Amino acid sequence: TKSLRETLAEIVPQKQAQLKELKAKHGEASLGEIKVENLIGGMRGLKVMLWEGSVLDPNEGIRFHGHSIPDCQKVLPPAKGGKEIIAESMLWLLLTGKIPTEEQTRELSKELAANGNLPQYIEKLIDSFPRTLHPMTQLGMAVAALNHESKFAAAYERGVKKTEYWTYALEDSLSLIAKLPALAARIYRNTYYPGKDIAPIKADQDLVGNYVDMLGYSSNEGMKEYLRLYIALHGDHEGGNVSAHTAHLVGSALSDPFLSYSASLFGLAGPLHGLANQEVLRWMLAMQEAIGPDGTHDQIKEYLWKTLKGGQVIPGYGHGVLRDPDPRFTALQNFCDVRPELKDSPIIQLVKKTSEVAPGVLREHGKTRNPNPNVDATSGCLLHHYGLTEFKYYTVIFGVSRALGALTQLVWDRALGLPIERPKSLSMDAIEKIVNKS
Ligand code: NMX
Ligand code: MLT
Repeated sequence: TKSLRETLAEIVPQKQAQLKELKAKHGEASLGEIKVENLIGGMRGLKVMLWEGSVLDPNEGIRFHGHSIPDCQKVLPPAKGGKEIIAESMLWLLLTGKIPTEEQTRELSKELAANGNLPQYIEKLIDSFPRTLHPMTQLGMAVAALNHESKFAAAYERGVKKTEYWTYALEDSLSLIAKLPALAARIYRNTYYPGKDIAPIKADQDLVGNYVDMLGYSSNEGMKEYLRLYIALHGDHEGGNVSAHTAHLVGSALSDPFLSYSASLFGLAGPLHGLANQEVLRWMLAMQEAIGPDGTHDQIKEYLWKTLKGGQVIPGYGHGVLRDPDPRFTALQNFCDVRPELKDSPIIQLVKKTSEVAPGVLREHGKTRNPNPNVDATSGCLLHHYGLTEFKYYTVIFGVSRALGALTQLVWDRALGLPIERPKSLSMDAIEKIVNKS
């Protein structure tokens, strides 16, 4: 069977030819008009980015190279002895558009495990951070510092040919994905369990299996399977979300994958994006405290209105693109339904009840375009159930995951020779001049 590098080397010329033909045949075709409301409305709805790994349908949700989440759950190889999708099989699919065999998946796991240890200066850097520094800040800084290792930056300095850029972007991306669990686990242990040993990486275990061991939850099989699913599902959500878009933008200046992904993490750290899972849990626990563990639908409704009347958003609800419930939310709810240990969990039951009431309240409130739950409505609550209760850490786990999609696209950006990103901006006076003329 073919290795990941051999598989990609075969696909790259095909994709390059596809792009060339697209440009030659349809370069002048229009994908829609730009309205003033798009420009002042966060570019919502504008089709202005090329992104290979996944496409988001407003109603159906995410498809990874055309595969829906339930499809992926059927065809992507799980871990040895596990049932859920793993990071390696999702990464293979994102990078190549193909479903890996079990052997290919295991080979990738082995490669990632072999490259998972951190250079000493990175360990020292993380150890020097104050424990009160937000874990996402720690992660972003450590990822940026890893650019000391960048093969892409070194190759650029040597003056390698443009056509070879993608091979170095791939090496850096695989190296970063391999090291993220050790980085993220060290931040967790330092921040919450200082001075305790961190488990070593096992050569024959999958990336997330090793991550969970290093976090200190090696005997928690439910948590291992949950994080495998979580990390695979959060891997990519097409290109326009803040984290993915940032990596692509920064990478377009030929900043190396470490710098590009570091920038991306600082966007993920915002409360309307990746920090929402931490916010949901904080909000859920406050609600649980206020209405008790067996709160009724009416009590939840009242609490939702209190939040909205206080001028706050309901965290975990709404979406920039999706207009129906997020299939990632559905997949996590299905996970809750089949795991016996989650059936009687008060926090999981509260998530479920809230998802039955909140859409009606948000519809009546009348502001949000999508009153349905997104993936964050439940993701942090599951972590809390499994004993990882330090909610400031939750976005770091998202950060380990989003690397799969954001770095995949960086490889394709370089393989396809995409240029530096430089959209045109306008001032309000300039817009007025244009619209008043027409
Ligand atoms: N609760 C209350 N109001 C909301 C909500 C919500 N959950 N979602 C949107 N709105 C409001 C929004 O603030 C805006 O109000 P205003 O006109 O006063 O500025 C109005 O509804 C229209 O917003 P939309 O066009 O529906 O949403 P937009 O695309 O601007 O923003 C989110 C999308 C996800 C930022 C927004 O729905 C939100 O703030 N949700 C809560 C935070 C959250 O769950 N974020 C996680 C996103 C998923 N992720 O994985 O990153
Ligand atoms: C994501 O996974 O990035 C979020 O759902 C936000 C988005 O897609 O805009």
